[in-house]
Amino acid sequence: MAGIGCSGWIPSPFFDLDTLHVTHGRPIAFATGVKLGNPDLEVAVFTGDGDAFAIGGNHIIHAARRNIGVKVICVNNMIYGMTGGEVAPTTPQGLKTLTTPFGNLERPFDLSKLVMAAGGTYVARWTTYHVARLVASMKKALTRQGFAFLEVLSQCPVHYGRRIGISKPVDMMRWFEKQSVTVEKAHEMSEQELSGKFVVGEFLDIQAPELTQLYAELFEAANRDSN
Ligand SMILES: Cc1ncc(C[n+]2csc(CCOP(=O)(O)OP(=O)(O)O)c2C)c(N)n1
Ligand SMILES: [Mg+2]
Repeated sequence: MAGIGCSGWIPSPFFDLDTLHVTHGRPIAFATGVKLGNPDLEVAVFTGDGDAFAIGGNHIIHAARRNIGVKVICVNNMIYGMTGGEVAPTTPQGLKTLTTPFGNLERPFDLSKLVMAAGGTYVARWTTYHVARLVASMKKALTRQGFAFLEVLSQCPVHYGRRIGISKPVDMMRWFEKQSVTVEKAHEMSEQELSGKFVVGEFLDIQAPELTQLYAELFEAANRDSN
């Protein structure tokens, strides 16, 4: 499942499985319907920071709250990439973008924190530099029962990199390497030391009843009572 954006192109041409490329901001709504309709399906969503947290912000918080067995991989490039580099709810304060030529005045969301506050049960963040750890977290996210949220800080050299003076994709990955601190290390750092850093790691991994499982139990009890 994917919405509209650069991130939306990940599953539909590249994966040899059933894919749906749906409207902007709505992949989690579609995924919720698909999973409720057929709980035996493994449902995963590739989405962007704008797709999931601007136009689609409502759907992600409720999917997290419901703990529905949908896995969300959010490609966070901190900008609207595909449409030309407009400001997103993840864009750092002060950054000049197409729609904030004098610098962004708004404070950005911390996506992983937001999903945890909404009731998420598995939440992790890595960058495209942390390939091995990202793959390990993806495996965990995809094989667990409940909702999973994986934030992947990703380079958009065209619209983000050039705004911070980095034009090569590989240099953006080096920048991710330099600016990242693990959540364990971050605990020992002050707010000032953490300014401008990316805190990465596995933030949360807890068990809670999964929604389609609860429905299955409800149907079973209702059938028992009516017999
Ligand atoms: C209903 C609707 N509104 C707006 C658009 C235009 N639009 C397409 S992608 C996009 C934002 C993409 O940003 P993001 O989700 O962060 O994806 P990225 O390209 O950065 O991966 C917008 C505003 C649209 N296609 N449909
Ligand atoms: Mg984006």
